[in-house]
Amino acid sequence: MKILIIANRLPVKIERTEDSFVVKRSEGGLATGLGSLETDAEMHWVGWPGVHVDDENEKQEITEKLNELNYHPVFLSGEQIENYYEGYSNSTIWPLCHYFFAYIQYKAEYWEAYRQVNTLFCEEALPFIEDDDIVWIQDYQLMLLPKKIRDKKPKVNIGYFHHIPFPSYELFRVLPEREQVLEGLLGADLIGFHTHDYMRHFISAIYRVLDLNCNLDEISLKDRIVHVDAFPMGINYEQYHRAPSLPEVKKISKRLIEELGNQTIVLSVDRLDYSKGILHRLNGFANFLENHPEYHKKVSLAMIVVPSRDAVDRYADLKTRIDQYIGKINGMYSTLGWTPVYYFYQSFPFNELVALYDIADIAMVTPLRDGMNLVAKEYLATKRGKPGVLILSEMTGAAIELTDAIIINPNDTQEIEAAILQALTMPKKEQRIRLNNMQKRISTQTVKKWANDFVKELLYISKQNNEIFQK
Ligand code: GDG
Repeated sequence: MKILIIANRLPVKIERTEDSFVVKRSEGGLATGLGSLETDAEMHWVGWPGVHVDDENEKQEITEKLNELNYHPVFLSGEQIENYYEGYSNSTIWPLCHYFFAYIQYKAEYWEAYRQVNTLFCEEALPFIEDDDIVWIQDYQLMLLPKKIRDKKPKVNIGYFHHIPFPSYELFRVLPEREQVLEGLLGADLIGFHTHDYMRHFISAIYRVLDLNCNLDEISLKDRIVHVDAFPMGINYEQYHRAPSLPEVKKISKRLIEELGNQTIVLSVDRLDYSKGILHRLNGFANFLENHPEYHKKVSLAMIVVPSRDAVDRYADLKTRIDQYIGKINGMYSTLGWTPVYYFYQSFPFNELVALYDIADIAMVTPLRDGMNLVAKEYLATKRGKPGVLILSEMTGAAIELTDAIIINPNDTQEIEAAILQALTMPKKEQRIRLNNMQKRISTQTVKKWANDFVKELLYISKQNNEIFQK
């Protein structure tokens, strides 16, 4: 038995040198979680390597290097990246699932490319799949893939995990391809979501769009029963909890504290995305500065925005609006020795990121919608001696678990302002109690547990299906 992970991106970074390529593993949360699976099974990955290559010799060279790591690349053309990835995935499904109704783009060429690329992933993966393997498909870019694989390999164990929200039926129904997308997903034995709410929305869509027989967590098909369950994704808690005591991280934290002096730091970290509520957060912070001059020169917001999808117009526009808004706030309130918003439009190496978590007194995680949000969990895990306060949007999957955070509605900028004040004045003892409660939760509900729970349940369900339907 092998485990085959199929995701839009392989967990690698490929750098072009003068006459060759260097392949580096990039250990994101998903790769770490799957790497810690308690199994002897060989692990393979199928996915786009993240570089655009046309030359066949170059493709061959990259493939050989990746194969050494059990990674199997799916090469995409420029047009496929534009229409499948930036198009259907990020301009149709992403806004749909994050309740940005007016941002959804409906284009025939997007759908065509999405179908084509899902078929391509299937063709590339099939040679590696045997009947007793586990195939675990990740996320919204590959929703047609479970059925495509099932059609060719009826006995194989197929799981699918949806990393973003699944919207309510009333929104999902607007999608012209709603039937094909749901049928695509039903090729899986087990479909996982971060929360029970997303799960409920999905089942309701199945019932209303496909008129299938279902209950709270099962959908009955002619040849199989598809199970649906909630698996809240966690982080590698120990890695984040230990990080602040690493000498390299300590050095960075010390330097940051020296540079920042006695200021209280409010930190925010997100990919550039309209779903993350960055402008609303800035609005809340600007209101706070306006109404609380007593905190001028004492509090700064350190805002990290990691470049993402900037080839999509919406994202480029958002970037301009963030730049302008921060310019306006800093222009209005800065003094020679104080900058209200430190703005970084860049990605930081792990050690610097955890040093920022470590020194931050408050973290503001205020997405308008977010499937889970791992930044909130990472911030909490990093806290050791010195406590910290988390301000968290109720629209994140994480809010269901992190109930000791200051929970806010991100659309209410007055509430954000009040939350900042509450965080700044919260007694240390209360901070510690809330932090302990949340650390207890995230130190047990780790990414390793998430991956193990999913695979265990998938194997159980596939076995049941094979027994009941005598495959
Ligand atoms: C999707 C869903 C769901 C960020 N900046 C830097 C950096 N990061 C890392 C964080 C964190 C990850 O990126 C971001 O994860 P999130 O969960 O916050 O958000 P998405 O990227 O939108 O992820 C989300 C997730 O999938 C998992 O299912 O939670 O809801 O949208 O790990 O640490 N890492 C480094 N430098 C940075 O500057 N090294």
